[in-house]
Amino acid sequence: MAPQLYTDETPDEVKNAKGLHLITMNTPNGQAVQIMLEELKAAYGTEWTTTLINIMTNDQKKDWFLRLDPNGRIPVIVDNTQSPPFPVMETSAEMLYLLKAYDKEDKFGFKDELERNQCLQWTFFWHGSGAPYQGQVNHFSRAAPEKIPYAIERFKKETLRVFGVLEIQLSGKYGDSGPREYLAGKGKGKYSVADMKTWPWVKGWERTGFTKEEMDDFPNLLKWIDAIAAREAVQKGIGEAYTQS
Ligand SMILES: N[C@@H](CCC(=O)N[C@@H](CS)C(=O)NCC(=O)O)C(=O)O
Repeated sequence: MAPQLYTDETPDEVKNAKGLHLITMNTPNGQAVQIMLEELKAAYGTEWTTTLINIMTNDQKKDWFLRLDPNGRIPVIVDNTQSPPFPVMETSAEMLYLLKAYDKEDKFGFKDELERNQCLQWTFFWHGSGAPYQGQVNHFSRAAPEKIPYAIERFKKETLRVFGVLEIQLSGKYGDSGPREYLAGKGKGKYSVADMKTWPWVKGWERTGFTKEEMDDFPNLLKWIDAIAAREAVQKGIGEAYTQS
């Protein structure tokens, strides 16, 4: 017998969802997928429903959630238009799933294979080399019961290093088209999944504990943060609709 995706414990709004359903919380990882959905809505009228959970109460470790995402972390999407419904875990995989299924004109991706690959490079870079380190700075400086200066310093240093990698790319230092506007794409680049994945983390530099002086080393990164913040869909993707009362 096929394992059941939904059980009696699954919240009604999750198991009764008919189309695309997002389970999230308004954290940087949640925001990456929230922004992508809001961009798709603005561009194509894409529709979905949302369940907000509170990771502080460990809903994401319950059996009903683990059936959708064995990793027990938000965000997760379930595509109920597939039979059986298809769950997707891991922000970047979710965004690439949405790109393929809903971005028919490649507005947030690329038709050209090399540009498409460049978009994957920067998406994976942040997924594997950015988010985990900045997340550890947040953990060791705010959540850890004991303040361990070595851990805080180690992860701060690595996060600043990866900010420097983004700065190299955005500055166009090793390219021939001058400073870039976005991480992936020819010339000055094009706003894509790579930016949506990275921005929700990097924009929180102050909250992570970096100073203005430290960020002065990354002028192109700061410009990029502001340019993306100015997008209406981005503000919606981090806004009220995702804030728990
Ligand atoms: N690699 C995962 C990371 C997801 C993740 O760490 N989510 C955090 C919130 S930003 C979470 O659910 N934390 C709760 C927990 O660890 O139990 C992804 O990209 O989706």
